[in-house]
Amino acid sequence: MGLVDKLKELEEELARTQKNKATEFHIGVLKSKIAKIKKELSSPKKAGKRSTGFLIKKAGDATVALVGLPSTGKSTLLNALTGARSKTAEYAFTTLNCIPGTLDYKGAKIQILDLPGIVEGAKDGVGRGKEVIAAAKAADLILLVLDVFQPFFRDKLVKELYNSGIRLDSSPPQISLEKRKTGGIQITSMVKEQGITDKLIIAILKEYSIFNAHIILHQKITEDELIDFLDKTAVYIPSITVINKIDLKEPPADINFDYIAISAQNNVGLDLLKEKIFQKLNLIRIYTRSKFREEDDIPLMIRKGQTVADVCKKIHKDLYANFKYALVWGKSVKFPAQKVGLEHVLEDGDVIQIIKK
Ligand SMILES: Nc1nc2c(ncn2[C@@H]2O[C@H](COP(=O)(O)OP(=O)(O)OP(=O)(O)O)[C@@H](O)[C@H]2O)c(=O)[nH]1
Ligand SMILES: [Mg+2]
Repeated sequence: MGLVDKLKELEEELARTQKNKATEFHIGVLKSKIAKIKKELSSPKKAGKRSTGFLIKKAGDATVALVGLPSTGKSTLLNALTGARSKTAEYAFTTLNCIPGTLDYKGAKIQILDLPGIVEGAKDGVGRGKEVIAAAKAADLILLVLDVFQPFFRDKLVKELYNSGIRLDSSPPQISLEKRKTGGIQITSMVKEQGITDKLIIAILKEYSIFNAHIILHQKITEDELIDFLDKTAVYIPSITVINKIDLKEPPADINFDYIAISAQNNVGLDLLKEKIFQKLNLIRIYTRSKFREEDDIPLMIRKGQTVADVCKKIHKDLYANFKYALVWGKSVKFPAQKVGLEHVLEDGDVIQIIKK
């Protein structure tokens, strides 16, 4: 039996199996077998013909992908946010390619990608689903674009992305693993409730050919999280949900998720959306200063939590190689012109002068 058939068989079995105490173990093992085959099938070597995807160059300080059903207004939104001219029309699948635009906001250049609409089954290649998902995977933020007539499609969208390895608004599971030569599997749980049984952990590790290791769980975990940790193919991306076309109808009152209500066509809610995009991307502004000039007016944008080393690399790789120390003014230091090293974490609005060897 080929891998594709095997995958289908396992997925069918998983769908058939009711989850309860008695089947928990079996489900965990099935899931790890499925994850393994998926990984094998998606590795370029094995795939035979590889999908070329869209030809998009990452540009700017961060990239945002618009994901949603056809005709929800993604292209209209791109045009409104960036002044791009992606074709819009009332029929589905107007956009067949990836159209980029740039949003200039508070000194940041944010690349926004308008993508073809995705429908259920996108991950299996329905529409240009696979390429859309590949583009979304590379983004720093995903905008889920719903329209006011189908806001509850959100669940399906999130599920479709999940099944393609995109974890929205969560962080990688806190697990560490140290492989050993002998001694079997040792499990240390740092939390009261482990989430899954030792037996299942050992069985899943076995699927990944790990027979001797010390695994430390820093949080309560599910079998999916353990598989993600071992599989290493999942990506963790923050998201914002927008409900578009509020000029036509009020969003239903029973919506149970956070969203921003907009009308892309009438420019309603877009200022708030821009601000949210900026905040979610965690971009901060750094001003550089040299011996010859006062600080530049045009800030350099980095992500919150990044360091002097990241700034150096962003300016020029030589600067990083020849770094001696830096002087920093602003929120991240105790006094002006404080001398710092490469690991120093910067804050929004800091001014930095880099001294070379
Ligand atoms: N009333 C109203 N119509 C809108 C709004 N935004 C978009 N539309 C209309 O909805 C239709 C679809 O818009 P598009 O921007 O092409 O939608 P899309 O999501 O890019 O569609 P695909 O490319 O097919 O996936 C067009 O007729 C737009 O004019 C809005 O805020 N209000
Ligand atoms: Mg479109």
